[in-house]
Amino acid sequence: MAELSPIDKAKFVAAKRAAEMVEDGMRVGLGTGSTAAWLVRCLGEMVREDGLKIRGVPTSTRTAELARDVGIEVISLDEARWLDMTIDGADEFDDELNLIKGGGGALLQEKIVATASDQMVVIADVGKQVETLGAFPLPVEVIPFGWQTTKALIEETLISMDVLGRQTSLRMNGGVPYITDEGNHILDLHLNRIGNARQLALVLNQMPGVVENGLFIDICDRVVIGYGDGRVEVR
Ligand code: ABF
Repeated sequence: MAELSPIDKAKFVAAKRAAEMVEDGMRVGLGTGSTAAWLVRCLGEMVREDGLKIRGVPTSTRTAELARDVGIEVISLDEARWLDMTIDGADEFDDELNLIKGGGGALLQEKIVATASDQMVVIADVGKQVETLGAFPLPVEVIPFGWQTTKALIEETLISMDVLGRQTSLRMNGGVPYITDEGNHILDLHLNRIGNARQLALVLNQMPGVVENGLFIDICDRVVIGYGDGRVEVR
C-alpha cells in the first residue's frame, strides 16, 4: 500500500482496530464516509482472506456498493432485524461519546441502524474529538415539501432556545439541493457550540418537516481513535 497521509493513516488504524472487534457470525452495521470505507475494506479483506463470516447492513447506497465490491454479504436491516455491532464514522465526538453525524448526508439510515444494534462503535481520527459539540455544522434531514418554512421554524426555535449561532443553510450539490437516500434535503445548522445537545435533539425532532437530526445522544458505546503516527486509543 502506498504511504498514507497522517489523516488517512489515523482513519485506517482506527478502522482496522474496530474490524478486529468483529467476530464470526455477526450481523454488522456498516457506516458511511471515508473512515467507514476503510472499515469496509478491512472487513472485506478478512472475509476474503481469513474466511470471516459476517452479514453487513449498509447505511447508504455508497456503502452497499463498496461492501459488495469487497466481498461482504449484504442484507437489509429488515432481514437482519437486529445487529450485533455497528461501526461508523462521526464528524465530532465529545467526552460523553455523544456525536454529530451526517456530514456525509447519511444520518437517517445511520441512526436507524446504530439504534438497532447491541453496540455502536465509532471510528475517528483524533481531530474529531471536541470538548463541546457544535463547531461542525449540525445536519438536519428535512422533507422537501415546505423546507423553507421548516427552516424558518428551526431558526425561530434556535432564537427562543438562546442558541448562539443561528445561521442555517440548505445543503447543495452541484448547484441543486442535496438529496438524501430517502429523497429528503439537509439543512446545516451553524451553531458554533451546542450547550444542551440532548434538549436540542428532542426539540428538533418534534418539528413537522424534520425527519431526523445528526445529534447521536447515548447511542455510541465506544470510540476508537486513530492518530497520524499510527497509535490507536479505545474509549
Ligand atoms: C459518516 O461519515 C457520517 O455520519 C459522518 O458525517 C461522516 C464522517 O466522514 P469521514 O469518516 O469521511 O470523516 O460517518
